[in-house]
Amino acid sequence: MSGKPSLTAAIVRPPSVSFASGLTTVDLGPPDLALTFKQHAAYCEALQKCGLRLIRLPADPLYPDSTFVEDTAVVTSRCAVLTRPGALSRRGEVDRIKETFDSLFAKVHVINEPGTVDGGDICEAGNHFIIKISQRTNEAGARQLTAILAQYDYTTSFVDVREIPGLLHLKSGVAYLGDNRLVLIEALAIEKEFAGYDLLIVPRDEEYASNCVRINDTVLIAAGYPRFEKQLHQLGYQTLALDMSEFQKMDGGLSCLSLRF
Ligand code: CIR
Repeated sequence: MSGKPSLTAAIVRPPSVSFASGLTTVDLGPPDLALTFKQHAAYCEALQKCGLRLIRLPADPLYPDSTFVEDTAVVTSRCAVLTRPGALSRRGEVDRIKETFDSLFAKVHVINEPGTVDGGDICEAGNHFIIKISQRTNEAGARQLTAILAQYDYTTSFVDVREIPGLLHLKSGVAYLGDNRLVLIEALAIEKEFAGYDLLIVPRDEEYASNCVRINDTVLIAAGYPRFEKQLHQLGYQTLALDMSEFQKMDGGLSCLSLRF
């Protein structure tokens, strides 16, 4: 398994005491805070086990969703872009991460009004980026991001699948594993933007597991999805399963909890 460039670092922000007042569309009950902290700590440990150096931001109770750092930026091996999240309650999160970005990257691009982009809607697949036009990411934002990425020889394509229920972000149903392989929920398999990839379709009753993350030689997956895990093993991937129950209650998944580069 060699298709992904090696990742060396990740930005993470622990959940805060206000975590339960974040946005959610699911009805799984309120998160248990103590368990949330524990699951986040296990997540950080897993990233380190995969060889990543962690850049730890402080918990930020002003922004209940701020542990989902992925939405505030798009970071690639060639460039860094701060986004402009589509949800008003999350927009200020970008200011709270800006200083860290300025210290890490020589040049930091931004998405400007009227554009909105949530990092969770952006799926990097080699030199190409698939962008979901969603309730959070609008066309103006997608076009701005396309222009920035083009400066670094990346291409983009847009997919508008707002009609699929329960798919908050693109990466709620898609993950790129490298080697031209995309993990996908079945409802997305008919979209032409995904033709040309080797598709690994997640079993219908395990769709939450589609939000998995390849980090170097390991694929991080949510615990409790044995059929998907078996599919990955059959393809030769090594997996590390993490309990994500409390983040799932707030519409979050594995990719949302870090910015990896
Ligand atoms: C939100 O609705 O924005 C958060 N509660 C969940 C964000 C999950 N992020 C992601 O999928 N990238």
